[in-house]
Amino acid sequence: MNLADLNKVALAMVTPGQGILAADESSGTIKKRFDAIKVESTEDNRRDYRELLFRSQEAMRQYISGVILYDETIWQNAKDGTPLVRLIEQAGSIPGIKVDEGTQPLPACPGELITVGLDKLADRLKKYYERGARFAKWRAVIDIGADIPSMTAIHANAHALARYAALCQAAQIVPIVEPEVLMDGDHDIDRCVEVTSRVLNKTFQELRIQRVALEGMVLKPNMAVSGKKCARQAPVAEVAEKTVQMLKRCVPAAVPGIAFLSGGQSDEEATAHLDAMNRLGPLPWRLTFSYGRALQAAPQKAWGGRSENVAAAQAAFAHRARMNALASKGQWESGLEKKAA
Ligand code: 5MM
Repeated sequence: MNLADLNKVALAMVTPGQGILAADESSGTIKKRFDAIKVESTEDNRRDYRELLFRSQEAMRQYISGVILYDETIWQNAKDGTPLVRLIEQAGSIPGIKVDEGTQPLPACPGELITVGLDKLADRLKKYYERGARFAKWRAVIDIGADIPSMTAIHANAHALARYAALCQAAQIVPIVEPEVLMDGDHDIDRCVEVTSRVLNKTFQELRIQRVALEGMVLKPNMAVSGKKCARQAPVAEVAEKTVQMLKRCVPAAVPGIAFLSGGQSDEEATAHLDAMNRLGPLPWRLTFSYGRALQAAPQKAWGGRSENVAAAQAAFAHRARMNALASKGQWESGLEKKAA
């Protein structure tokens, strides 16, 4: 492992004024997204949609440091035969790959999940590196309920995340470590902080045990937010303060950057939260975005599967990317949203 090079890539992924596009929807998830805009989820439509995003020059060149791809996409070519990975590289952005293989029920833990995909991961990483991937992503899913999460689920998922991260670094690939505590449910923000802190602490303990170099990774956590069904929704300032305090307590300063998931927040909420956190600096690590839905909902709606809407979809993508890029520097203003509308 060349740690200096891993660190260089990790820092580039969290360049101030840039962030990561999570375009790694698995087949089931992209079908759900396409159903919502009444587009059939065929291989060609998935290719056309992703090509539209990666050819969006303003967004990709200025605001997107890296793109997380799904296995199908990393091997796909654009309509003119150019590999989609090359489009990303040509825009000066870094290609990355989701390498987990989804979740399965965790035995003896009703309602809880374990992320799978470690078998043969070393072989797969080698092929992805040859294709151009310089970082990877693995997502663990932790749900909050009356009697969950169990320590078993937190431990098993942290162990898998650390195994994955160690394998990535051995293959000269920067691991994005994503332990996601879901925001479904009626819990309040303090319960989210309590559970997320336990998850982060266990994750970093496992990363240490498995000798993962913190300088060569990026953390992708959830923010501290109220559950979607909680009667009291914490305001932006409280989300920012509690998230930053929680991260300061749990995330070592050797980690170069933290790139949040949006997790079901509205587009503007996800931007406002990131912006408010960056205004609380100086911080020990760079804070940016690695959004899926909060970057793609607008372009998907604008596109609707029609080639005549490609320019409008690219403009919608560029707008959200620019808003989040400003938030990554604490320079976003809500007035900018209205102006664009
Ligand atoms: C884009 O969605 C990703 C893939 O999800 P599935 O494996 O369930 O298809 C997801 O992992 C994503 O990278 C992150 O959760 C961030 O996405 P959001 O939409 O939460 O910002």
